Amino acid sequence: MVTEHPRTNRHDEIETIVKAKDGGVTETRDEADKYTVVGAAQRRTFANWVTPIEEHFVCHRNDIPAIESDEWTVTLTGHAEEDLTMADIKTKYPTVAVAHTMECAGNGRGQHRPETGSVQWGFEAAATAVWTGVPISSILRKHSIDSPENRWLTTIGGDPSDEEDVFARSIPLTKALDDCILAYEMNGEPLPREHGYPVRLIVPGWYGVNNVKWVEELMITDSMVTEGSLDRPGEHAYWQQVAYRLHPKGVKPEPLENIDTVDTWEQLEDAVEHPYTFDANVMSIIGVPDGASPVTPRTDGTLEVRGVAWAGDDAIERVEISVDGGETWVDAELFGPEYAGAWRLFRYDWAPEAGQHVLLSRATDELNRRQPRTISNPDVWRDALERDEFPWNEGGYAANAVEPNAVEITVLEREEPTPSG
Ligand SMILES: Nc1nc2c(c(=O)[nH]1)N[C@H]1C(S)=C(S)[C@@H](COP(=O)(O)O)O[C@H]1N2
Ligand SMILES: [Mo]
Repeated sequence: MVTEHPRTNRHDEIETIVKAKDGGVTETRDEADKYTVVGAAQRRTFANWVTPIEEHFVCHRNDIPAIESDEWTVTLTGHAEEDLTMADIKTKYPTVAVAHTMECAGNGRGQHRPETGSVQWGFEAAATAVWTGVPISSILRKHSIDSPENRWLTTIGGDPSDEEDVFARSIPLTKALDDCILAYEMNGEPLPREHGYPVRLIVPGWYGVNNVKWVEELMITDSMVTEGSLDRPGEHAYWQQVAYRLHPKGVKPEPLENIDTVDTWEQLEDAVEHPYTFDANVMSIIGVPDGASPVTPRTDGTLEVRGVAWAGDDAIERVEISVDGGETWVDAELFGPEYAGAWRLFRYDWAPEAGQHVLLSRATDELNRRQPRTISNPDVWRDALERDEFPWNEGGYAANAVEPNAVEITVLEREEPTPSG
């Protein structure tokens, strides 16, 4: 793979993606020429269950590899050996479709004060799509791999790297066998190049980084990927052990081979000193009203507040709405499709007074974990959650605070029709 002018390529690439994203694009960033990111969602995107491809954010580190689907193989290594062609993947195994809410672990990074480095996402790096492909379990069962104890699936991307690091991510084999798929379609269309063509891993409900695009190798291992654990050149463990872990300022997380608790929130509570970003933390976003322009209540005087809430592997139990900037809270109604790993819709019929209002949403998951009010100061770490704050962390990962996602709206007076007769 030759990329002679990585920067030029990166800018061309962003332009091409942006063209396909047709008007929904709110921002593109290319900080330090490291990431291609397109945040295609506007707040209104979060009023609907399925996100159209044009509104689904894009995030990756290297240039998109130019892959010929006919020649592409996914190699199975570790405790099993097989070269899977795309034809094998599409015809030899069962086909399933799964709904998955993908959130970049860096979503909400721009809400950290002081600022952390890298892409300053607001809330636009979250989306739900229906992904079609083959269950990892059916591939591995053919190789008699069905005992997941203390094993990991390490997935390696085929993207060329300018710094010789391999894009490798490990997830526990229990999760891989439970509901993960190798996907080749997104919302019923062939996988777009920027989303991983011809095939990517989908890890329902887990942060974006685990969902490796352009998959070239699936490796069954006895530990997470660590430096030197792969049989290839370059840096192996940057994306697993260094980046995408939560830690206070100036701390270098210790690489670990195994952990007992993978749930991100449980790690954060105290199970793992410097948590890995695995399943998504409980989170919600109001989609409408979106604050873009003043709104007028319906004829009955009410206004619908609608949005989405998700909690990774865990179900959403409750969503509360505040229409007064967090002073008082009322329960919203949960409705619509209910799929593990995908967000849930919520709504609330509100009878507003004319004027300015600050709207907030606050979700609680089935394990009774609730979105914290705000993001802490950098000098607070473990204690943050007890103070109803999310711990400020140097990478700006996994933030799910309520107040930074507030929407300010102006409600207009309803003009009553003049009585006649
Ligand atoms: N091979 C590869 N896979 C990757 C990445 C990458 O840089 N290389 N980026 C990850 C990150 S950080 C995110 S948030 C998701 C984004 O997926 P999307 O672009 O389809 O939304 O892809 C993940 N998969
Ligand atoms: Mo990401």
